[in-house]
Amino acid sequence: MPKVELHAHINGSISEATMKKLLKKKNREGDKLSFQKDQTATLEDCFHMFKLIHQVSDNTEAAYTITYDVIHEFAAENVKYLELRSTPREVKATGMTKKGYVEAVIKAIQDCNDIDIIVKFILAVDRRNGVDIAKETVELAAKYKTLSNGIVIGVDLSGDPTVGDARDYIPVFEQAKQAGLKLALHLAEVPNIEETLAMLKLPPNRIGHGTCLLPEVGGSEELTDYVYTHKIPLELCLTSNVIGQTVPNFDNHHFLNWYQRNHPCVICTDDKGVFNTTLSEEYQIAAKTFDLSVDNIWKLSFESIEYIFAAEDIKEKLRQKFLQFRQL
Ligand code: 6MZ
Repeated sequence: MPKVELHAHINGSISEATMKKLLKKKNREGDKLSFQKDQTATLEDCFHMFKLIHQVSDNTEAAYTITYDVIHEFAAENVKYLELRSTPREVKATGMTKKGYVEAVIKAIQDCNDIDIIVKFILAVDRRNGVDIAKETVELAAKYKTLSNGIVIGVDLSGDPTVGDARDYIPVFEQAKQAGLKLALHLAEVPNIEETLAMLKLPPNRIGHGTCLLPEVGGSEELTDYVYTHKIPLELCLTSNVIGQTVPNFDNHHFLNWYQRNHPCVICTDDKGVFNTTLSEEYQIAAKTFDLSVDNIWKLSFESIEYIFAAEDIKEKLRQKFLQFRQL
């Protein structure tokens, strides 16, 4: 089935094959930098894993290879439109600058224009890094939005949700909006009613996870009503949430509540490398867990096109492509 993927962190999406190549270059062939499918961890473990991954993806050559490979892997499972996100990083020891990092990712995206997938890039603001760095990231995103001819399309807020206060970043995201960038914000990944409510007022164009919006899981009626009435799409990552234990198991995933309200829900992978999954598997898990029919799954995938950040002409092309497949 053709699909769109809207929530994929580049360094969390590294496949085993690519990781092998990177580890070989670092003479660390024995290392394992992903979780098993049936493993559970804590969010802290997940963020520790990203730290280890960043040690092997510490140069622009690696950034290029990872991005190029990740795009080919998504294309191979029939993803037709992909929004990748990543935190611009500088590493003095290897000479990688944030600008160099962003350019390596853009170059890899451009070099994939011979395969059947449209790729956009969202620059990530890591909430652990403070407002000055966030401002720098938004300025980079605004600059490269023009320079990349529209490949850079938005900014995200991510990073360990237990660190810092997202409200500090509101002026920076206002600035991003004024620059014509879309906002995809990780919100309520852990319970935090006040912070989430303030961020919702921006408002974000999409919400990452939204795990703790509902009153029964640490959110509130007000948060739920706001998201529901403003129809803010949710990017939902089943395996990631269960391995990271922000959701106890698939049966209790918040997907069902939002899906039953007919709210915009987009199935995503989050970190297909770290959590050892694929977008196809995520759809299968949703189908099996929530007893969804082939038609239900098709509709979920087709309607996700509405929530992409690219313009209407791209949406229309995708709709035509998806419908052609449906008629086969
Ligand atoms: C919040 C996450 C995340 O940016 O180096 N990231 N942030 N919640 C999550 N749920 C599990 N998964 C990944 O990719 C790795 C970075 O993405 C963010 C974290 O900031 C992590 O360091 P990039 O490509």
